[in-house]
Amino acid sequence: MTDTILYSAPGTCGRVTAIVLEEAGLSFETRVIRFLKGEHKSPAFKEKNPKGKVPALEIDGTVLTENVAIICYLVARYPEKALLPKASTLAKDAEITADLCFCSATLHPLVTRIRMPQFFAGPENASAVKKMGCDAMREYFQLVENRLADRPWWYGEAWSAMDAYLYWVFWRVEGAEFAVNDYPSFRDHARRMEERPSVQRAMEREDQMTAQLEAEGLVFTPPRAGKQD
Ligand SMILES: N[C@@H](CCC(=O)N[C@@H](CS)C(=O)NCC(=O)O)C(=O)O
Repeated sequence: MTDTILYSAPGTCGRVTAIVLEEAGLSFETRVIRFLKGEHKSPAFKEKNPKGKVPALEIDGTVLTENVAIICYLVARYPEKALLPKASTLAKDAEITADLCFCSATLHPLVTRIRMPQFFAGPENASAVKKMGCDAMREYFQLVENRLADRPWWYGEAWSAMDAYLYWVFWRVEGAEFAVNDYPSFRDHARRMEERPSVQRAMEREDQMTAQLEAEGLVFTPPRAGKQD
């Protein structure tokens, strides 16, 4: 047992926190939340995270939520792990926070519309919602593509937590038939991510969670809402 517990579920943005924890070399336990059973909305889990969402990171008896806040906490607590670049000015620091917020507040909501459009407007309108999500996402994928055209990672030569967040976004929409091949630099970034031991270990944790859900008959597969390109 460790005193750091990540509550998550396979395929979710809990992967961002898992990768960052792995990059930091921290020891932690992963506990699966059973979405299909509504466990994320259960009173017991809402005691951990009243918003009923993953990830939630229990660390030394305190529960942290929101990927951006969790990353900022880990960066401040473990400065030697260099999870984000060190900002030389307050404005630069705000820019780094803005980058993470871009992932959580702009990209993630579009991921959900592309991946699970039926949750927004019912199954009959899922294709239209997905199309709107894809149309909006293209502008932001192009922005990331331009940035990654001349560098391996978002901040240049050094990997950072921002790369973990971008990777999850890419992977999520790649699996929802978004035309990721139009963005070769972003695609190469994802493949580089998959070579990192931290990502492989995070994926092994997800595989274990999936096996547990399978054994309980609780694997969730979103219905298809049509290919977009
Ligand atoms: N802004 C939050 C987003 C958390 C979030 O939306 N998590 C999803 C999984 S990717 C979730 O738990 N959804 C369940 C629900 O909203 O009912 C973060 O970055 O941690």
